[in-house]
Amino acid sequence: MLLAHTAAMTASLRFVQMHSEDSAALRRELAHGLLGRPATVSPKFLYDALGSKLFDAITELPEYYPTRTERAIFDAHAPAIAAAAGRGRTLIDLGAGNCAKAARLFGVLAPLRYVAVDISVDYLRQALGSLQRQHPGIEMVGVGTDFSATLALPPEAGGGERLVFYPGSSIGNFTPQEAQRFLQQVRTVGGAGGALLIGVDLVKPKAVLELAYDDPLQVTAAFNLNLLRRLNALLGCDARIEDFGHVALFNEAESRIEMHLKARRALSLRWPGGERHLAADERIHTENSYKYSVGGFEQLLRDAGFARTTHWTDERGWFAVFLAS
Ligand code: AVI
Repeated sequence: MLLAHTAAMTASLRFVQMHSEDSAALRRELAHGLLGRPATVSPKFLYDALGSKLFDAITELPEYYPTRTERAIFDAHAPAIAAAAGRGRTLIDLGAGNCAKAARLFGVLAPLRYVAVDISVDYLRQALGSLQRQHPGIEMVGVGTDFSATLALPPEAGGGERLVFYPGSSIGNFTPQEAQRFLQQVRTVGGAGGALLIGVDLVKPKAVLELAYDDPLQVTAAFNLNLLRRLNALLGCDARIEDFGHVALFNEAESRIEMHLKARRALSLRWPGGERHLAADERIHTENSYKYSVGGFEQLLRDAGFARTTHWTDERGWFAVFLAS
């Protein structure tokens, strides 16, 4: 998996790209998913340049409550969270993106080192460049790696007491089994004395959930349909966006929002070396977003080996921030 490993240094800002995309492997993964019953496409393909912008737009929607609810929890409880998490640690930000969520906590957490991790260092360069100018006292490292597969950090991430930061309820996009495995890896990466600060979306009325994932402005629909452009670009597929509709539903038995792309008519998707027929109304499953109870997530943390947990929530009990060590 370690195909390239490059480090460049400017003052105390460094970048490490741990792997480069293997396009043949991505094509195999996409074809395998499309040929499955039901057809699936991994949600990791949602985030190309346009998909990431559409996701940013989703976080601005009045119906998409998670981002602003999590922010309100951090704003309301920052001193208590910092007191429990400890100041002066190495802050490891998983899925850092524009680094804004972690940067809001720099004042209270006072990290000695900030390690921003995302799929590609190219996403991190601009944000870390300006953050470094604003916080010259904090050593910063940008790491490019697909941590959804395996979480491992390069030596440049440094030692010291580590606080792993995983906000936004991205943990919900793993199945509970995958989430447990991922949390075990977080524990390993955190090391002795390490801690995890994580945002988790909670179960709430179905109507609220479904509106958050099927907004009237259809931004989430565009985010989901953009996957068809990815299929065409990466696999050489012939999908037509107008042939599909966006479906988001809350599966109560599994406690998860599911996103699907539904064929508006019987059609075949063709790509070099493969073909998948879809009946009218047949769906491609594109994302799960699991919603937890506080007790259910505490249990998941315990099962992953975390002994101590604390959490903070909003007044409605819609979202929770957990600290686990
Ligand atoms: C990134 N992740 C936590 C989002 C979620 O809510 O599951 C992705 C998303 N999918 C549709 N809207 C937002």
